[in-house]
Amino acid sequence: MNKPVRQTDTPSGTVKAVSVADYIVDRLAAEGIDHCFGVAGDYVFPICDAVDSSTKVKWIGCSNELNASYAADGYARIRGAAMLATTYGVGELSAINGVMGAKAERSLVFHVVGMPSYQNQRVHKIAHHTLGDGVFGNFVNLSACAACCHAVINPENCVVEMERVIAEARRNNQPAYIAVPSDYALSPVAPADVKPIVPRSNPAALQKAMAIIAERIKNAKSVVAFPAFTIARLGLQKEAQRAIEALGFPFVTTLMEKCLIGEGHPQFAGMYVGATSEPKTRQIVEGADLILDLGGVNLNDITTAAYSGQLDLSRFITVGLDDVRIGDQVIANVRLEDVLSELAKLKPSSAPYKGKPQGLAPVNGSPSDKITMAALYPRYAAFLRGGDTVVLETGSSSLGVTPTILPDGVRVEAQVLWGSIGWATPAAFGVALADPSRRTILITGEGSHQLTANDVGAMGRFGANVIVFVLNNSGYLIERALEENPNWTYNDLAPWNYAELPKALGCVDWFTARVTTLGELDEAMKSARASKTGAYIEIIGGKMDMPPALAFAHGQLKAMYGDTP
Ligand SMILES: Cc1ncc(C[n+]2csc(CCOP(=O)(O)OP(=O)(O)O)c2C)c(N)n1
Ligand SMILES: [Mg+2]
Repeated sequence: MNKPVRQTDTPSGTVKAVSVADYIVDRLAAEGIDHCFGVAGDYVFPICDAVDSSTKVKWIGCSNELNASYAADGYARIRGAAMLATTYGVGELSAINGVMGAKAERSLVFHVVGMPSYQNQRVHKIAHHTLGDGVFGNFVNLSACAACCHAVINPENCVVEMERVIAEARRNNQPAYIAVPSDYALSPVAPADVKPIVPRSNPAALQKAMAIIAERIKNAKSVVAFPAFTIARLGLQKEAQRAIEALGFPFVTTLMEKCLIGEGHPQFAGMYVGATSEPKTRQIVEGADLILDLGGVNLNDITTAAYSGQLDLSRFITVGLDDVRIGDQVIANVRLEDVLSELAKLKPSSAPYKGKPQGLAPVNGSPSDKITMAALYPRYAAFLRGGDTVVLETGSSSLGVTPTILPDGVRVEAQVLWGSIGWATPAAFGVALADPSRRTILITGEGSHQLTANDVGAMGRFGANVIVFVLNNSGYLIERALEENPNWTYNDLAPWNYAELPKALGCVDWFTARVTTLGELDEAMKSARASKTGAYIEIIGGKMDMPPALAFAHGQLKAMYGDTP
């Protein structure tokens, strides 16, 4: 909650007004944020200083701004919001991919950028980190595009603008961009009597939406619930589960909601991936009279396996973060959390759906065998346990893990829609800092890892005890599989000694291993689990050995991309 702007007592007894920078940091801390990811720079020094001297927010220096933005995204997915601080131009532009990804995947990152001073802007000084043209608005619009709202802060507008952007970012659960000229950052904030704006449903709109939803449910012969990834972003997993249990309908997930509600839940009817779904799951979804979309599922080419399957959008009721859509009718000002709690009050019209929970796949292979994908993915499922948060990288690994049933209590984070490789390594770092009570497991391919591996050093430095699995299959396997010619040189990589990275990057006492056989992998998994610090396992896989979902795609290239004209 916001606090009134106050005067601070200094040790000398004089009274000092709160600076803009201190106010911003304090106000973001009140949003539940206690870490700030970023890279320092002179224009952003006042913000860095405010964080470093804050008792509430800790500075988490990353190797570069792209990593910092991914880490902030990971943190925000767990905590509900994150803070990212970068410097003008060079810093903020490096962060844009990650912040834009957070926008696409609805993760709330407050991106605070230090700008050149107002005084220098006013007289159009030629300054570093600019195009040398005396123009200072060149980058604001670029960074603002990666956010759902933005503000250029000055001492007079600071209190009001912070409330506006916080409320708007919360309403959409997307990033906010906050730019602060460096001299203004040090100026005293002008007090303003503003209360935090908490997004709430309009009671009449909520009632109207619920009446329509209840009527549609009553008249439907079959209903399936689709809890969307936004439920996890807003921390509403329990509320969604309560609603689904009260209604008794089967529920399915897409790749973006893997393990959102435990896969052992009796109402779980499988993962919907278009025509590649299990036939029973496909029938439940595509044959349903009513599809209750809770949060706005994202039916993109990945989640629908290249738009395969047949989903009739007219049978959807979509409960968005802030509205309900039934066909062409939109009821605005209705919050997802309120619809979930109203749904939980409805009575089921028939006995709850009871699916046959699928067990974990059996672990196979002998200790001396080379590590195949057929043996690797069941081993991940056997290794994972409730209380683990798995961060999955785009690539063959995510196509191997997502179809594998995982134990209840495992949480999965992946960037399925934006799909920017390199995301998972820093995101795992952010996830681990956001909730040290859970064990964070990173599963990545080595090609993706090469983009952002330097922040394994930050994991060691800040005591983020991640267990890292790096699949080393001599290149970009997913790309080899999606092309007629698997041997284009652009899918090859510099052959790093991955298992040596933690040591080189300063991780003290980490367990590390490079494994080529199943026996070595099993031993390494045991040691990693027992490790009190981080752990890093490089798994040597075959250059063209792919999980079944990727092998399937490999056999469907013409269907996926069309024949050559
Ligand atoms: C930033 C970015 N650059 C390029 C791509 C294209 N891309 C998608 S997957 C991939 C290769 C992943 O290789 P690796 O991490 O080694 O996983 P593998 O499939 O080999 O297991 C590439 C280059 C992307 N998605 N994002
Ligand atoms: Mg690879």
